[in-house]
Parts: sequence; C-alpha cells; structure tokens
Amino acid sequence: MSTRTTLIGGLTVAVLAVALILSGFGAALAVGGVGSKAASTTTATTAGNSTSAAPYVLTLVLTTNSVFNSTVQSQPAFFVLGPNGLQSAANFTLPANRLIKMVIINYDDGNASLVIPGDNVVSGTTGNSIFVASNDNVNASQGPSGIALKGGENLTSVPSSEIAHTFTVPALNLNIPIPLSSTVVAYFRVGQAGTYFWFCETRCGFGPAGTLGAMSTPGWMTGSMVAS
Ligand SMILES: [Cu+2]
Repeated sequence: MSTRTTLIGGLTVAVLAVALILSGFGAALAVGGVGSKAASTTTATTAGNSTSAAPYVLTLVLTTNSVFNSTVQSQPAFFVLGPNGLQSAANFTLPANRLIKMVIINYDDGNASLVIPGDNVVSGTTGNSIFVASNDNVNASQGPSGIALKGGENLTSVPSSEIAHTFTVPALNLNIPIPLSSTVVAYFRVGQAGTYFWFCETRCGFGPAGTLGAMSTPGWMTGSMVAS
C-alpha cells in the first residue's frame, strides 16, 4: 500500500513548488511539475528518423514497499525493467520517432486522489486509450472447464476511485492513469528528440498534500526520459 494522505488544497502545492525550486529540483517542476500541463522539454535536437517497424518495448514496474527514509517510510516507485532486472526510472532513454509500447506492471492496490481531477482521462496514446489487464479480467465467470478469461479491456478513462498512479508527460500531452493492481499497455510516439519530464499525478507521496517524498523525488514518482 502506498501512503495515502488527506487533501489540503492548492496552497500546499504552491509552497512545495517554491521549496523544490529552492532545493534545485525546480528546474524540472517549475516548467512542468505536479499538476502542470505546461511544456517541460529542456533540450531538443533534430530527431533522427527510424524506419523500424516493430514497436520499442519499454516495461515499467510500480512497487510499493521501498523505504524512502526513516521518517517517510514506505513509498511507491516506478522502475524500468531492464535486461538485468529493475533499474532506476530517474532517467531512462527511448527512441524518438518510433512507436513505443509501454507496459506498466503495477503492484499497488491503493487508491490515491488525482492532483488534477481530469487526469483520469487517457491522452497522448494511440487511440487515446490504454489496454488494462487485471484480476477483474480473470474468472469473471466460471467457465465449464475452469477459469473463464475476459482477457482485458481497452479504456479511454479510469474511474478516479480506481487509480493508484499516473504516468504523465506534460510536454507530450501523455497521460496514462494506472488502475489498482493492474498491467497497463499503451502505445505512443515521441515525435521530437529531447528530454521530457515524467510525473505521477496522484497524491501518492508524503506530507499533508501527498506531494512530498516519492512525489518530488526523481526515480520514485518523477524523472526524465531522453528520446533520441
Ligand atoms: Cu504515484
């Protein structure tokens, strides 16, 4: 379970933003931080064209039990599933101008409220939809020879009460709400090479507004992805 906190409102977020700017992380959050849809590209170079037909598969794993520090205790975190296991999601690469197949395996079964209520809607993916597989898609009814599979479902939005986290890249208008205990598959393309900041847009972190701890720390609920 990730840390759940009650909402206090926008003031705390504003204070957080100032604090983060002072702490040096503001370069990221000031231009496209939590709750922001502003562009957050910091560098842009000429994109090389790729003719690869197969999508580039990027798998993220979302865990819940990493100890942030002795005060904050357990926080949720995104990781990249690499060839040797889990790697930090603080900074990862992906190809520009190529279809990306992003798979997000989410172990978190806890709901966290959205920073922006509209972020329960999918955007920036192929068809503005995501494919979700979860326990709900298994044994939906008992078939004559055992488990009856529903398989999964394509969604263009997720009820806010069923969202654990989001994977959101404001500069790409990419928003992937991630349901509780689910595997999400989404396709998208990064048209221009550059560095893009990604965020979770739920209040899944620490503090009175849930925006501290994991939510304000690269490699937990935010980071950068470099398209080249
Ligand atoms: Cu989160």
